[in-house]
Amino acid sequence: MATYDFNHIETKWQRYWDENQVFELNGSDRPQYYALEMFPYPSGKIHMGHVRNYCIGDVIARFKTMQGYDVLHPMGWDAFGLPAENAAIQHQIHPDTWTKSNINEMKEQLNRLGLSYDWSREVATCTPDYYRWTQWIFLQFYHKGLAYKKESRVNWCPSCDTVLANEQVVDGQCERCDSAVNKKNLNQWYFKITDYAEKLLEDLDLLKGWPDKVKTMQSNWIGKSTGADIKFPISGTDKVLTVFTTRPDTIFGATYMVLAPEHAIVEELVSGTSYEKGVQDFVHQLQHLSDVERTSAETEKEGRFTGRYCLNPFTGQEIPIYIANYVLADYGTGAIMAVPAHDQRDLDFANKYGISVIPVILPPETEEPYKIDSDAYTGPGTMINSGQYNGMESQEAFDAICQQMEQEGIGKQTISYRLRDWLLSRQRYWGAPIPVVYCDHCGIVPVPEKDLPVTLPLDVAFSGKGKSPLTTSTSFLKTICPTCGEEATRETDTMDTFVDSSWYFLRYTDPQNSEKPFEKSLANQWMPVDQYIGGVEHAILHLLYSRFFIKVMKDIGLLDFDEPFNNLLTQGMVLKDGAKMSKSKGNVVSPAEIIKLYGADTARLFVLFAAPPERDLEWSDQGVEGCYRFLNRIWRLVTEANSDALIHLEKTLETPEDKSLRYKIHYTIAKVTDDVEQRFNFNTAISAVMELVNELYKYKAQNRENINGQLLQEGIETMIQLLAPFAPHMIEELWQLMGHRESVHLAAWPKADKNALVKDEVEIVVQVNGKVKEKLTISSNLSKEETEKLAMGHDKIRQTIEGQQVVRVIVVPGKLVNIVVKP
Ligand code: ANZ
Ligand code: ZN
Repeated sequence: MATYDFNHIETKWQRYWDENQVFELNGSDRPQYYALEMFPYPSGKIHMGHVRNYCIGDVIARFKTMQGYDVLHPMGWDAFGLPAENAAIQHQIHPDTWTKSNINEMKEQLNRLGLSYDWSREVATCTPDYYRWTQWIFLQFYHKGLAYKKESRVNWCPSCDTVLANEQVVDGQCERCDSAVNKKNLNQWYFKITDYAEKLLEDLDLLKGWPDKVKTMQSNWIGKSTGADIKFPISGTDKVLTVFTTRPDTIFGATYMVLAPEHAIVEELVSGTSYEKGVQDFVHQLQHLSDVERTSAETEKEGRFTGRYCLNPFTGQEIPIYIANYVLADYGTGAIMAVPAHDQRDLDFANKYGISVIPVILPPETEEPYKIDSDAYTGPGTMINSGQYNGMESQEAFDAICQQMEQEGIGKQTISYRLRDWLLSRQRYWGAPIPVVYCDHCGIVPVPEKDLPVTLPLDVAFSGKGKSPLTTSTSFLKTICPTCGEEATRETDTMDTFVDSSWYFLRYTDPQNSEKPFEKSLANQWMPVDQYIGGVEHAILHLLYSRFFIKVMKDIGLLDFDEPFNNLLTQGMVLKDGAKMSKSKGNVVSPAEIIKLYGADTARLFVLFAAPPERDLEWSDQGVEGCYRFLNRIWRLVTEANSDALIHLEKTLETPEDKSLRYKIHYTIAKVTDDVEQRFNFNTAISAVMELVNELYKYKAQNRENINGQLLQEGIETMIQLLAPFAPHMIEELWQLMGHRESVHLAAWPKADKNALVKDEVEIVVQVNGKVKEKLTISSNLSKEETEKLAMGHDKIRQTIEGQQVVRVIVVPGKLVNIVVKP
């Protein structure tokens, strides 16, 4: 009997699967299933996080195939982005060369894991035949008015030399390089995702197969709030200041106003006054701070008086207008009415600058006089100090005050979203060029679809400083206006890589199409993705952007569904010594090393067995060892049984051992199927198979006359089929060893026989006054009365209760008999 030579076995079957195109779709009439893992950035090396992500997806894909589905399980590369450009600057390698060689390396590593991808559908977002369609999609958005250009103050990373979306600024720092982010005025391209804010929020309800925490994160990101826009006349002028508030019910407590320092009207208000200099200096001071730094709860609230006043339209009082760090220009109207009694930021500010604090909401169970010191009251309550509204509940006053405002033309109810438009311009080379040209006569002219792709030129300089590399290519820069034929220049910004990844899952359905990004009928047929699997770090941006793309594409008529991903699984992190594996922590375990030592099947089994997919997984060398031993144990069981012809023994008589093994086999089928299908609980599924293996060993250890060879074979075959998605190479080898010709991965998933699951005997517990006295094995179809009689008649029980009075007997059929006695 040969030992378990994983190297030989794994190479052999990987080659076989590839040569026989086992995982390619072949257009059968079976039901369809789309299993998708988030495609990686081709950094060059796969890490344990990738291994975990892709093994989870692979089990699902193989399981569904065995269940009779035609499974689409593709893989590709999110291949544009900064690291390639940095490599170009550091090592003078062209980003294209660097990226392609990384892709080759990573593909080899993925294949070494035995993942069941249909590589005939591979996409890489950096190839002209992919980004041509990214550009085409951009043009469709442009024609719909959903891609536009505007001048704005943007987050600028001085080290990456590029603009960052708000989402890419974390605690005031660049998400990628951790440098402090500043602000800069630039003319930039945006996608109008805000037009879809309500739809993106509403449709979260359709996503029954998404984790609640991801839906909550999306909902918070969209950040809908209901409130009112209210106009405050500026004293001594004919101008009004419009504020956005979520608390119109507190308007009688508004004791000052605040403008964002960048608000357009500020200059006009202070120009030529003694306040001008103070305000200008303050604006200057703030310029270097990010929005996050300005508004963080720890940042001290600071501001300057503008010398001007507004009229509170409800109280008729004049209230001072300030500028302050904590009010942002691009949220609401960039101006607020400040109510220090009921907003902590306002209260901190008012206390600092000696502004009056007037409570207008009395908390429940509180008596007047009511005073606020350093803690604002933000809850509901009874109206006070609010004229005709006194005594009303604040929620009612909210509506009543809005009504009065609308009648008098002072304001109106509004809805506001925290979501901003998607800034997609990047001043970088390695991305899809934005397909427009600038003409002195015609302005912005979109590149005609027939001229796509606008390809990346090769004659560029990568200096890492100053302008985008594309501006250094004359061949690229100079062009002819498609409208008037005069000289024109190309847009040199490229697109945010999130644009590429917002539609790649559609391209997989029709990867070679050279007429359009994808055929509508194919997209409709395969999409939405049945199961999407990836890291929770993509819970907001990538998923929100992809949802937005699908909604726009539906409105344009490119497809007929509302959401891209029906079910979402966000896998946990891979930890070592309690911390996330990362280069900086020096706690990385290399997948290649593990595969070399133990083989891919062991590596797969470990990451699937060590924790349920959503949970974090703690790396353990002993755990890996254990999985390796388990595979060896299976190897021995199957090869031995096979070689000594045990499984050919015939026997007709059915012993209790046979019955109990048959029960275990079918119980395991039911358990594994349920664990994988309903909950992706691969860990408990694998332990169920381990138990079955123990039972099979036990059964085999009996003397030969007692062994039912056919039953043993059924047990062994079932066991290996159940393990096929987890340890695909070894199982394939054993499957063939047992005489099968077709790949185990195309064989039908075993079905539990209901009859075998009916147990004839059950073990019941007999208690006296709640204490366990005896365990009895009885026939499972005994009635309550019969069970009671049997228990009461048992020797040991009779002795225990002798001389005592039986008060009550409680029988739970199939489980327990409790006899209550007193002396
Ligand atoms: C008066 C008021 C009274 C407010 C009160 C709150 C409590 P959300 O819920 O996040 O949408 N606000 C409005 N525009 C702002 C801006 N550009 N920068 C900073 N703060 C701004 O927050 C809406 C509330 O945040 C608004 O309601 C406003 O303060 C403030 F007892 O108005 B409120
Ligand atoms: Zn022109």
